[in-house]
Amino acid sequence: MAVNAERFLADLHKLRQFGAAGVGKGVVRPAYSKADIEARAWLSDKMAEAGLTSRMDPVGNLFGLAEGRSILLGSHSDSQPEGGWLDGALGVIGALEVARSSDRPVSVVSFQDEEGRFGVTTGSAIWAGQVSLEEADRLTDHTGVAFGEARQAVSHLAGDFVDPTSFSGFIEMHIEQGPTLDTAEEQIGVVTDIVGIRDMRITFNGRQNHAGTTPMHLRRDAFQALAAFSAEIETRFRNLVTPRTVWTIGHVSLHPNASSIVTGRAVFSMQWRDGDSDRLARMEEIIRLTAQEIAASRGLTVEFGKMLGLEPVAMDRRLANALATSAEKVSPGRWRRMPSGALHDATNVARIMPVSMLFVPSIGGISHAFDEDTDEADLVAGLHVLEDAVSAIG
Ligand code: HGY
Ligand code: MN
Ligand code: MN
Ligand code: MN
Repeated sequence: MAVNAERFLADLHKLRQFGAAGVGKGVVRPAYSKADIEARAWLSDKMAEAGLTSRMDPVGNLFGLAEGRSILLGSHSDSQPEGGWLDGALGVIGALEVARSSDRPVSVVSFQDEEGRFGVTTGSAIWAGQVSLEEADRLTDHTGVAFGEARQAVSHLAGDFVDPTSFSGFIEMHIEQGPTLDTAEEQIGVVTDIVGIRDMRITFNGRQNHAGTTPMHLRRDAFQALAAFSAEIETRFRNLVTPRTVWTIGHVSLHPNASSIVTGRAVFSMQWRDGDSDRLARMEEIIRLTAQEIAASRGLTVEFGKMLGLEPVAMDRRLANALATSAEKVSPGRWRRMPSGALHDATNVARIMPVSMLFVPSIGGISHAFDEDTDEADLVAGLHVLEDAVSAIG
């Protein structure tokens, strides 16, 4: 039986209804939110309808298991605090459709907290043994809620962890989330490798004071330290980085965050990514040194939180070649091999079994935004490549 493109698109739109928000097709479905848990319940029913045994593990990773040894397909169904409808969802619904129609044993997974409310690709990192459950339970989100507390929201649905040795490999279909395929008017990316990442919370502690009476030279302003830090690392990174290197201060919390008060404390996220672990380490040195120098010169103190990270990882050659063969069949001359600058569950799973990924284009290269989208023809092309590769791999 061949995949049914209409059913696949209809299910993608149904999943979007859980947490539908914002303009266009945006979703708000962060890990363990009501929308996320309801979406997982719906997915669990879909898995059962497809003849799979659905099982949620203690952290909320949801599996639809085929009998015996199978290939695992999937991605994640949680979203960023402001996310698009395809990030993660495409790989999960594509997996479901291939499982429904393939004559090979295919299992499906939706990993939990890929979007890192509590860190980086939390659910798959735990499943693949990259982080222990005890360690993960101590991670906190930006509001101070602990992972161990948040995951209680699914404790009534949860069974044991699924044994990874029953899977022969993992394939994750995903949107590219960048401009390469869209610009080149190509349909499929076969991923060669995934970047490494480091993520750390940094705090500048200054002196909260009156904004009218405190002379500029006496201030110990935590916001000004953060602003100086942001500008200074850009300068210091200049001779080190490549076009693939990126860094982001994406979350900032100022205390007490009022117009007439000199900021006493600035807490912010510092994240950096690159394909080379040595460069990531050099960047860490620069980040720590710069923050310490800026704090010292302005009479502040600086604290560094626990650094989370994942190493760069290469995709499995045999699986990637199978995807490349299928891509050439489905979209002759309109595909390429390419690296991934986004993180994926595939990074963790690659530590324990052969893994590969395929991308479809993101219109305008937009993702982690409500207006993320992909042409239907490209979504369907991705589905066909996944189907064809699964049947070729066996
Ligand atoms: O941030 C990432 O790369 C992923 O989408 N969580
Ligand atoms: Mn994703
Ligand atoms: Mn994402
Ligand atoms: Mn006053």
